Formats: sequence, structure tokens, C-alpha cells
Amino acid sequence: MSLSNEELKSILEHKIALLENSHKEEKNISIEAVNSIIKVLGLPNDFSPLAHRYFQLHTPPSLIWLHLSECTGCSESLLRTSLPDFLDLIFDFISLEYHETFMSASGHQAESHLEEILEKKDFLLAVEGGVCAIDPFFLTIGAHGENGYEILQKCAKNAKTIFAMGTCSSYGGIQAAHPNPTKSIGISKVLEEKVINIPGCPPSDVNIIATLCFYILFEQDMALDEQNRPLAFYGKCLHDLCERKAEFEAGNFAQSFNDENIKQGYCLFKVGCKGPYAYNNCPKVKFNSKTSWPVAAGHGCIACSEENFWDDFGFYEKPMSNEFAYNDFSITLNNKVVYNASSNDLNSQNILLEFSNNTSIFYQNETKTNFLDFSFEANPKVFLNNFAKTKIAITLVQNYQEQFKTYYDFIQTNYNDESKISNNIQDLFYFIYPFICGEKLKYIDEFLNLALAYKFKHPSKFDFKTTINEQAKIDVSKSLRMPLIYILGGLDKEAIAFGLIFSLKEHLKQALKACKNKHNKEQILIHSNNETLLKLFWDLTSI
Ligand code: FSX
Ligand code: SF4
Ligand code: F3S
Repeated sequence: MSLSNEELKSILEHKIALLENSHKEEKNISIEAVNSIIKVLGLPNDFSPLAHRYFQLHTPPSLIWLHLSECTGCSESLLRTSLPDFLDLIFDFISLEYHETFMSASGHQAESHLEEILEKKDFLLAVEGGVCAIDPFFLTIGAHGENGYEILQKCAKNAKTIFAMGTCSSYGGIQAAHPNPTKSIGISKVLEEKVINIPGCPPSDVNIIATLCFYILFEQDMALDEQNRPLAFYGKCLHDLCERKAEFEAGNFAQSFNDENIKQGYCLFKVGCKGPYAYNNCPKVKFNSKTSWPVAAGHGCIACSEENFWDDFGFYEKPMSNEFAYNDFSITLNNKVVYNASSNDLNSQNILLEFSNNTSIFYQNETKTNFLDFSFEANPKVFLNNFAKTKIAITLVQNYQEQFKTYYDFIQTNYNDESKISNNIQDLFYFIYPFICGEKLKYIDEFLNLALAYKFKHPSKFDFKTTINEQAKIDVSKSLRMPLIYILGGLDKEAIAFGLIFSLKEHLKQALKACKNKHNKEQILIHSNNETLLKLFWDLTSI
């Protein structure tokens, strides 16, 4: 469990008080470096003087850094730190006792030093690289012919904390790409001890150092996500932090790597940027002493900190569209007999997700009440004409009009000017279809089959907003621009349909959970007059 800032502060104050009494010699520590570490950790500014004092007084803890299956990029990244400077880091903040590459010239002396440190059982362990656990001989290291798996086990046994530095160590890495001939895997798969994952191929020096510093300062766990990644670094979608995001919103996409507009800041989505699917803080912390990061340098993000990025995101330089799929993650529909409930089944123990006419979540107390507010402008022409108000929105519509002229003209000539406010999720499919196909949707299954045909597992999300009060309100209206952005960005209609279904499910899940908890219900039922829809959303009944 992660501690509150107040608790962390009192731990630090207590540790400083003990050190102040021990009359230790003070080290010269850069306050800028400490400020930068505190900032990236997301801690308030008043931690800086405390952390600075602590680093002045503390005895740097020993760090062992192992190399398993990898390219040494993580160490290269670390070497380029400037705040703190690398030498200050390895002498004043930590004590780097063993690092296979940096110490290679020391040969057997480095190896015997490693043994000494291991015996003291008082060290942090950073591991760079994946491990070959099934056929360990694929990674045989050093004059004694030890294999990586044995070295890892030997070191992990007595480490105080274990860090998987980089994507290889966290998830297997590039060498684990299909068909993974060496059967490389992330170290947490073979260790019983807890492992903190710092993925990235490589991770930034900032994320590596800030993680180490957090554990040195507090000797506590950071707040981690379900993949044991620190939330402070991996909690936000990279795309939302990107300096090119406004251009994405305006549909200003670089068309190729020769496109001069890349220099003007155009978005790189159409040339393969996977930023919308990556969770990392690269735009904030950057690389090479904060000089740049991939997207600033003109190449899209390849989602290098995500599990299986090497196999799961298609080509690096194309958006994830079926045309470029070499994996097939298509959704398999639940083909078991599913129970199509009706209003008659509603009772005091259950709630009913109703898909026909008005999409509703009904619950029964004294009366039958609808928990869901879901309404939007369902006339594509009215939406288009009302939407183009801000500079970004005007540019988006202009881009759409220019690049998808026949689709744009189809909408302008085939819809009237009357607003149609709908509460029906199915109307969303009728709304979106002409934007991505340039014709009217004839029947619901045509849209659902597009989503089912998509061959990647990572959704291109719609940024709906769900707020929970007396009712749950799923606000889709601000997200109705997404089909225009995505189609301009080179996503195919299958990807867009899949993204829509995925996002709807995510938000319905939040609403259903809230209704179930607020009204103390046990079970979720579902009704639809369309069987495919029923099966697609069936898993919501098991929340
Ligand atoms: Fe390389 Fe590190 Fe990638 Fe892996 O970085 S940059 S292959 S994450 O283990 O050296
Ligand atoms: Fe930035 Fe890539 Fe998102 Fe475009 S798609 S805004 S380049 S992260
Ligand atoms: Fe990796 Fe993307 Fe950052 S490729 S380094 S997660 S910008």
C-alpha cells in the first residue's frame, strides 16, 4: 500500500533527525537535481529541502546492476543524465557497486566484488534485460559460463528491492518478439520476490533515477499500477501530454516522413505514432539530459514501454489498420446461449441494461427508475454545422471536407437541418457510419461486424465522460469529433468501430457498477433486440 504525502514526510523527517545526531560529513548535493527528482515523483515542493538534507547526510546504499538479454540501451540512457550528473549519482546518491558493462575492464576483480556485496545482503538490485528461463544457456555470461537465470536468482535472493529497468526486464523485450526463439521473458515471471517495473526501451534516465531515489528516501513502495509500474510516471496517456496534440485535434497529420509539416509540429499519428496507446511521461521528462524525445525528433512513439509492443501494434510507421495486421486479435463473440432479459425480469435484486429505443439502466425500488442519462445530437449534418466553432474545430472540418470530400458532401446532401436528440446507443452507430464510410448505415449488424473484424487488441479510444450523481451521465457529445480525426489520421473503419464499441463498454461498465453499488443490487441483466449487440456487450453482466 502506498503512503500519503504526510506519512512520507514524517518518515523522511525521522530519518534526517537520526542522521543529524550521527555527526556525519555532509556531501555536496545539487539542489536543482533534487528539485527535479521531487517534481517528477509528483511530490509537493516542500519535500525538496528535506530530500536535499537527507542526501547530504545519508550513506549511499549499494546498487547492483545486472545485464541479461538486451542491448544496453537502458544503461546508455542512464549515462546521459545531467540532473544529477552521472558521477554524482553513482557516488553521492547511490553507490554503484557492480555494473557488468561499466566495469568490464575490471574483469575478475569486479566479479569478486559482486560476491562480497552479495554476502553483505544489503543492496538494491536493478536488472536490465529479459531472462531466458526455459533454455538458460541462450544467455551465458562471463568466464565461469554462468547463465543469466542463475545470476538473477543468486542476486535476487538477498536484494532489498528489485527493479526491472527497461521493457526487456519488465516484459521480455525485443528478443521476445514472435517466435521468441530464446523464450525470453520478464524477470517477474521467474522471481518470487516483488519486482518494480520501469519499462521503456529504454526508459528515461529520469524515471530510472527518480525510482531509485524514492526507495532510498522512503524505503517504501511507490504507488504502482496493476503491472507494478509507478503511477507517477506511467499513469497518464503519453498522447495527452504531447506537444503535437492540438494538431491531432485539428486533423493536421503529417502525410509522410518527407512532409515539411512535421517541422511545423503536425501530428505523427498517420505515420504510425502509437502515443494514444502508450502510458509514459516521455513528453515531460524527455531523454539525453532533457534535450528531446521521439515525437519531438520527428518519429512517432512506438509504445516501447507497453507489454508486447514488438508484436501487438502493427508496423511502426503505419496506424493500426487491418491492412497492416500481422496478428489477429479479433474479438470472438460469446457464442453460448445468452439470456435476453426483459422488463418482466426486473426485480429488487437486479438491474437491467436496456438497449432498445432509449438506452437505459433500470433498477426497481418503489418504482422502476432509469439510472442512465445518455443523450446526444444524432443528426450528422447538424453536428457538423454546430461543431465548427473554435479554430481547431474549424480546421478539423475543413481538413475533412478537403480530404473526404465525397463523404462530406454526402452528409450535407442526405440529411436535413433538424436537430435529432437521441438516447439510443444504436443511433450512435447510424451517426458515425456516414463519417467513416460516406453512406448511410442500413442495419446495425453492418456496423457491429466492422468492429468484430478488427485485428488488433488496442482500441483507438473515444474520450467519453461519465459522471455519477443521482444518475450516471455518459457524455458522448464532445467525442463525436473522433471519427473525423481518426479517419483523417489513417485509421480504417474497422478500427474506428472497434474503438467506439470498446469505449462504450468501458463507460457503461462504470455506470453499471455505480448503479449496482448505489442501489445495492446483485445482478446485471441485459436486453437488446439485436443478437450481435447482446453478445458483444454480454460480459457486462458479470461485473
Ligand atoms: Fe535495450 Fe535495455 Fe530496450 Fe531492453 O533498454 S533499449 S533492448 S528495454 O533492456 O538495453
Ligand atoms: Fe503526439 Fe503521437 Fe498523439 Fe500525435 S498521435 S499527438 S504525435 S502522441
Ligand atoms: Fe518509447 Fe514512445 Fe516514449 S517509443 S520512449 S514510450 S515516446
